[in-house]
Amino acid sequence: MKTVVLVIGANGQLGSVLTESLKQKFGENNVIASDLKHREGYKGIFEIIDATDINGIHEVVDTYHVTQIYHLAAILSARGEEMPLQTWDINMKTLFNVLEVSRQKNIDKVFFPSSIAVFGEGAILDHTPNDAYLDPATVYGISKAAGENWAQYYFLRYGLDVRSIRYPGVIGYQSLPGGGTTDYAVDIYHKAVRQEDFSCFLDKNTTLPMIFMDDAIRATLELMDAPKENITLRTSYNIAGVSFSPAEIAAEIRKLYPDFKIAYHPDFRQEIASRWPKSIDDTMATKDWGWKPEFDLESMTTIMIQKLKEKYKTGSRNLESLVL
Ligand code: VAH
Repeated sequence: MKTVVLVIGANGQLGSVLTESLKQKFGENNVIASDLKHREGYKGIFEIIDATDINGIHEVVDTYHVTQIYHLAAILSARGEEMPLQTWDINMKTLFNVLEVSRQKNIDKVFFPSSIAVFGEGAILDHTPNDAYLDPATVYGISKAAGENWAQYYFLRYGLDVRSIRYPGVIGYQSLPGGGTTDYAVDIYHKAVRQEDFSCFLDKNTTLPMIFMDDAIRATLELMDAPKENITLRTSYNIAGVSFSPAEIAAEIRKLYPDFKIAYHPDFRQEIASRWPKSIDDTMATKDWGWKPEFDLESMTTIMIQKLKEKYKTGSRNLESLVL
C-alpha cells in the first residue's frame, strides 16, 4: 500500500521543513500539510486542521487514506509558561486526538516529538542518559514527559507504532524563532546578518544541547525508516547535535562578523534553561537506528549565515514567509 503522510503543525519551525523533506521522499501528492491556518505560497496539498478537534483529523485521514501521521503541533517552553493550563490542554488534547485517530484508523506509523525539556534538576545534566529521572519544570516539558508515556501506552496496549525523538534546541534558517527557550540561538544569526546588536535572554555561559535543522530532519526520517524490531524505546530517544553557550556561538559568529556585539540580559527563560541538560547521551539512538550527527557549531554557523544573507539580500524581510 502506498505511503500517505499527514503533517499536523506544518507551519511550525520543524513542521515546515519536515514537510518539504517528506514531499521529496514520498512525492508531493502523498503529503498532506495541515495547520490552524493556510500558509501563503505553500506548494502541495494543505488542509486546515485544529488538532484539538478530533473530527477534523478523522476527516483528513479518511479523505486522503493517510497511512502515517507526524504530530508537530505544540506550545513550546517559554510561551507555555505564560499560559500553563492552556498549554497543558492544547499539548495533551492534540496528542490524544492523534493517538486515538491513529488507533481507530490503523495508521501504520506515528511520530511524536519530545524534547530535552523533559529533563530537570533530578537528572545528571552533563551527558544526560536516555533513562535519566524526569522531573520537568516547565508545562511544556511536563506535557512532553506525559506524552512519551502515552505514546508507549498506545504501543503496549494497542500495538500502535508510535516513535519519538527528544529534540535538543533546533536551529534552522527557514523560519523565525517562536516561543522557545533555545530560540535565542536562531535569532542571534538573524541579528548578525542584519548587522544589529544582539540582546541575549540567557547568561553567557548557559550551555544547552542544540541541533542543526538538517540533522534534526535526518534523525526523524532515519528513526521512522528503522525496522520496527530495532525500536527498543517506545517513550522517546535522546539525540545529540552540538552543545554550546551564547558566548561560544557569539565567538563563532565573530569569525565572520568581527564587529558583532552581544549583551546578556537574562530573563525568566534563564530559569528554564538552568534546569535543562548541558549535553546529551544519545547512545541508544546510535545503537538502535544508527544515529550520528553531521553538523558542529562551525559548519552550522557557516550555513546559517550564508542562507540568511541570501534571504535578506532577496528582500525576504517578510520573515513569516521565510520558509524554503
Ligand atoms: C524550546 N525549542 O525551547 C524548544 C525545545 C529543547 C527546547 O524543546 O521550547
